[in-house]
Amino acid sequence: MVIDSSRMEFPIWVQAKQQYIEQILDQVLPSPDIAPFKLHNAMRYSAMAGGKRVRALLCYAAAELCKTEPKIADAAATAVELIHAYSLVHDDMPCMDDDDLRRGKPSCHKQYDDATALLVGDALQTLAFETLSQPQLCDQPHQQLHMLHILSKASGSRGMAGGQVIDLDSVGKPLNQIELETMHLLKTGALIEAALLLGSVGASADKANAIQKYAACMGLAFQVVDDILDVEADSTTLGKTAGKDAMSNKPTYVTILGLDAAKLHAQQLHHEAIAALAPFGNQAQRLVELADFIMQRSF
Ligand code: GRG
Repeated sequence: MVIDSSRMEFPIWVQAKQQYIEQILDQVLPSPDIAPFKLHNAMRYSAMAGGKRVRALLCYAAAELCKTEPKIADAAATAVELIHAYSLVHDDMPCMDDDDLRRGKPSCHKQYDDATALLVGDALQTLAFETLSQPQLCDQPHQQLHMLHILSKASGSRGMAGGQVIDLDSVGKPLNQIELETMHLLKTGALIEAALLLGSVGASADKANAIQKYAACMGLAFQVVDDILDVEADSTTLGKTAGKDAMSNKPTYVTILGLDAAKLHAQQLHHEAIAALAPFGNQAQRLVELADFIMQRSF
């Protein structure tokens, strides 16, 4: 029997999709019993069992809205979560943010070693593209190429990696709000946008446009909330080191705007994101619920 997940209550839907993406990752990641054992174990250590799977949830919500084929949505959600996992592994390394804790566990280079963490990131990234480029995935080759283009651009120097380099260079510098926004649109926003665009691949131009507006607002809102949590939450709840931004002398929405104005800014972005979904009416309810989920998250 095929279950229509679009009719589920939101918390049930989130749990079902989170469990489902764990299962798919389990199938896609090479078995820990296959050589090279250390690399395969470390890839699983970093990509599985942990994480809210927000990017996969956004991808699935967009796919439900745009009636994207399930196998395409699965490949897209998996690829985006693999890219995200790779970025966290590299971000935690001593040459970048140098963090010992991730998803409540020792970060990959702490559990293994620096060389393994570097290779885990590389291998997770290539596995993402292997997943999205499977020859049998799409009937329409141009659509599959379009998807590969979306993910490549979002991950590279005009997306996440570009944002990361601005982030590393900005330590101790007094960025203004526009510079901070540019950095986060690339570092955090690009992959969130890719998740939504991949989920809605094949949608008409006006639908894709509305989803892109929602994505841009929620990508930034996600980061503003992250900056607020870094100040207000503790390490156990976050599963990563709290207060890291201040410790590293990094510009954040909280340091630039102040805590109250940062909260207000997050609410404005949330409001704009919901407004962008107006053309869909009630059909975009899942994306509305996900926007609320991102705003209310505690880790
Ligand atoms: C190494 C190329 C490269 C890029 C790294 C995304 C990123 C760039 C670094 C992550 C550092 C960080 C904490 C960014 C803030 C926003 C963010 C991406 C938080 C982590 O994402 P969540 O909360 O994590 O979705 P989970 O663990 O739930 O998947």
